Amino acid sequence: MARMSKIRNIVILTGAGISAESGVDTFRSAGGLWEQHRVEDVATPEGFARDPDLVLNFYDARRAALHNVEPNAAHRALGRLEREWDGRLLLVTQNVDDLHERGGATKVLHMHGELGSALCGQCDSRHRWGSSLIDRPPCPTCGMSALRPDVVWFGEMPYQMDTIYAALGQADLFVSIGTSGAVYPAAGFVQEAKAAGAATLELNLEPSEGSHWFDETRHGPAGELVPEWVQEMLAG
Ligand code: BV8
Repeated sequence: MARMSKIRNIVILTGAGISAESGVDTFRSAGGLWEQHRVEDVATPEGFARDPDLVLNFYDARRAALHNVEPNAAHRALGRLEREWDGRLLLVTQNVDDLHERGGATKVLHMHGELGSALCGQCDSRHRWGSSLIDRPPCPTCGMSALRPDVVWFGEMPYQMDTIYAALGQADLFVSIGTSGAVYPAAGFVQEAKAAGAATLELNLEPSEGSHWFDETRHGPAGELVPEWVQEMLAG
């Protein structure tokens, strides 16, 4: 790993693996979300057009389940890093859960959206949303019953890609935590960071599809690896 002293700008990417120890289903694991539902049916605009009830129920259930889970040591450690790191830090997550924020992080970029937000398909307004959408509640702005989960489905453009690419271009260190590296453009960030001269570190339960791109990989549960790594960074 590049000498700590030289590291100022950090970009962190997290995936479902960081929330696994909190009891949030991952996608590709045995019994994971993609075993329970066909991606095409629940996470594409075409699936939503074909069977909106199936999709709204899928996300209503995941939104309601957030009340039964708590942030874990990995989420809390990243909250601490945000508070105590005196360089630049961008925390990008593919997760639609709110455990990073409940773990103390205040500046989280949800590139694939959030369960806690509803998007109006009519007027494009966004609204913090804690309840269900299956009963087609009216949009608080335009009144139309056109609200959908504010998540990025396959084939849709992820959020704030310019902000992410700009930070990757300035990064001294890129760290990937709890992601299989199977979904793009997120899976390509390690190459973007390397091209900008950043050091790269993977913290994951097992080797991901992109492990070979990383300078260093540490394999184990995020709840152990992340607090250890944060302590190293802050100990300098
Ligand atoms: C787009 C929101 C145009 C909804 C999600 C290039 C090549 C090939 C295909 C493509 C390509 N470019 C685009 C595509 C198409 C597609 C894609 O990537 N398809 C794949 C399947 C091949 N991408 C898109 O459609 C994207 N849009 O490309 O728009 C564009 C192009 C360029 C630039 C801009 C725009 C949109 C994709 C977003 C879809 N929405 N989520 C919802 O959540 O329901 S994706 C969803 O699945 C997640 O957000 C996440 O991204 C992905 C799941 O991956 P992970 O989070 O990594 O979870 P997974 O279960 O797979 O792995 C968990 C890992 O954790 C494992 O490695 C495991 O070992 C580890 N783990 C488990 N427990 C622990 C642990 N690690 C540590 N500790 C533990 N305890």
